[in-house]
Amino acid sequence: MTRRNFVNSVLITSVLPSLKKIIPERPAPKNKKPVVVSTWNFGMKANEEAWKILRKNGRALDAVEQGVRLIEADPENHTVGIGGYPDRDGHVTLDACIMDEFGNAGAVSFLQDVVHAVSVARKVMEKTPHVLLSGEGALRFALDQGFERENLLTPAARDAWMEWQKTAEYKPIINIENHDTIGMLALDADGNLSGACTTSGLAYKMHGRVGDSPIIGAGLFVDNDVGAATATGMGEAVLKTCGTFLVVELMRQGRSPEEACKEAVLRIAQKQNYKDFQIGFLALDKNGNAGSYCIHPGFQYAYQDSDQAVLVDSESYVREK
Ligand code: SD4
Repeated sequence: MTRRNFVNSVLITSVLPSLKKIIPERPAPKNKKPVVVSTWNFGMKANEEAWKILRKNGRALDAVEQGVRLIEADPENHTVGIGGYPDRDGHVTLDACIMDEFGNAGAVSFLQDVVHAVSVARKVMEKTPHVLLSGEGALRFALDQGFERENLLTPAARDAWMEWQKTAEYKPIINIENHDTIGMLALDADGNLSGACTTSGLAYKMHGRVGDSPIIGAGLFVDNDVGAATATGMGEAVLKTCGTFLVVELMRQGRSPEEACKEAVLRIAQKQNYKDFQIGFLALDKNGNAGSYCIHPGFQYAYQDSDQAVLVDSESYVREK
């Protein structure tokens, strides 16, 4: 994180009244652990949840799962879990994945009727020989594992979908400003990294569309020897560049988290028409250094360690709105 990021950091008190301690002008701590980072401003409360585990020297894997579950359970949020905007046929379909310090991974895509997609993904990782279960099979597996079936389409999301149907213009919107997929990365007291990513995907997407978020190496990648990365934004662009795998490989070659995220953004921006979509990459290295980069101004990430909890404005490829 640069000094400028910190100067721009939004005081947590405006987001989370319970946490008062803010040191926005202090340089980013180096070699810090434990530490947790996550995408967008809802990451502040997700980090706080993850921190309950990390501060007791808990495992990063448990921290990231519990952290993002908080957002999945929030019906007010329209991009993750219950309350997510549906696809164009009115179905809320979830994508999620999780990855641990051993390189194990689990994921679900096109999952319906179960709130905690990230926990189903963890079960896929731990209880099956597979990495990714999708659709009806993922649902059946979740129910077999004891997850409850629930209607994820809230009245508010249903109303928004009905409104959208008046024009039904097929132009999946990526929110450039705020509130989107949650990707979370944590380094625990033992120095182990894990990550999780969960989303309801693009609002009013084609039925069956799956984005980058459940795809290992696209929406999330963790290599415990090097670092971890997660992505938010237009999944198709991230998929086509194996975005988070690229970020981690660049860190392996010596780039800082921010430099690695920037290079991954450049690969997209230089080859694709980025004007109408946002991409944000967030990375955490093995030493607890965090960094991010995005295409358009507006992407923020939440950072928490033992000293501070801050929301950081990401550097962007496009400088002005
Ligand atoms: C997707 N990457 O489904 C997700 C959506 C997202 O910011 O992150 N939006 O493509």
